[in-house]
Amino acid sequence: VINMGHLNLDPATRARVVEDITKACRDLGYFQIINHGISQSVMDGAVEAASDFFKLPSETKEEFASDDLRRPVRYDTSSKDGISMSRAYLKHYAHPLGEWMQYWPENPPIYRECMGNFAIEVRRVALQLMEAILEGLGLGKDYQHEKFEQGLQLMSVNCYPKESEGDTAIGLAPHSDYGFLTILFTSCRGLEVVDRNSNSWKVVQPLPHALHVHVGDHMEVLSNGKIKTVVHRAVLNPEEARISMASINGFAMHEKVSCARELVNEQNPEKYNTSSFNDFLDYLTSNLENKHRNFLESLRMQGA
Ligand code: AKG
Repeated sequence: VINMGHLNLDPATRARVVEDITKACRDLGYFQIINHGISQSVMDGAVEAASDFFKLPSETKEEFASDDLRRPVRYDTSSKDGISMSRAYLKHYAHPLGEWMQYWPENPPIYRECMGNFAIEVRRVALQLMEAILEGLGLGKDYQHEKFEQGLQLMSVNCYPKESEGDTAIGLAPHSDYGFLTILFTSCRGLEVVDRNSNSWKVVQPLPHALHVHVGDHMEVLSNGKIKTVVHRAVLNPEEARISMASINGFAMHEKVSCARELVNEQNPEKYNTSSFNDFLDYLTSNLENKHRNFLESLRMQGA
C-alpha cells in the first residue's frame, strides 16, 4: 500500500516512496494507493453515474452496443472467447476529454460531468505514478514526457451482478491490461490477481478510499522485462453487485512503444518487439475467438 502524499514531501522521503513503488511493480505487478488526492465526492459521483447508467433500460444501453473495437464508446454484456462471464461494461476514451466526451452517454444526466471529473483526476494520479516508476527504473521522471502527456486514456466501466447460487460464471476472464498503468476503483471485493510466488489467485481486499494499480503490458515492454504485467480477473461477489472503473493509460493510438535503449545491454538483450495501441486492437480483432490470446506473448522476441 503506497501513500501517494509522501511523493510530494522532502527528496529523501520521495526517494523512499519511489523505491517502494518500483519494488511493488517488480515483485508483484500491483499495489494499492491511498492519499492519492481524489476527493470522496468525485469518486462517489463517478460510481453513481456508472450505476445509474447500468440501471437504464436495455434499449437505451444497447444504443452504444458495437463489435467494432475502434468505436469511441462501446457497451456490451457478452464474452466472445467461450468463457462464461457475467459483466456489463461501457468502454470509452477519456483523454483529451474535449475530444471524446461528446460521444459519452447523455443519460443519466450526471454521467458526463461526474465521469469526466473522475477521469481527469485519475489520469493525474497515473502520470504522477508513471514519473515515479520511470525514476525508479533509472530513466528519469521526464523520460518520454510528451508521449505520456499526449497519451490515451481508456476507461472501462464495469458492472457485475451479485453471485447467485449455483452460478458458475466468473465476472471477467484472466487477462493483463494493455498500456503502461491501469488505475482501478472497485466498489467492493471481486478483484483477484495472480500471486507470482505461489502462482495462485489472490483476493484483493479493497481498502477504504484506495485505488488499485496494475502494471500493464507496455510497461513490461518499456522496462525490457524489469517489471512485469499482472494477470488479474474478476469473480462475482456473493454479497453484492459490484461496480469497477478502470483507467488504462498508454501512448497515443499510433505511437510505438519499444524497450528503453537504456535498459538493453549484453546481459539483458532486447526482449520485445515494438507495438502501438493500434497494433493491440488489430491483434484483438484478428484473435476474437481465441481464448488463449495474449498480446504480450505475441510481442516476445524469439528466444527471449
Ligand atoms: C478491466 O476492466 O480490464 C478489469 O480488469 C476490471 C477488473 C475489475 O472489475 O475488478
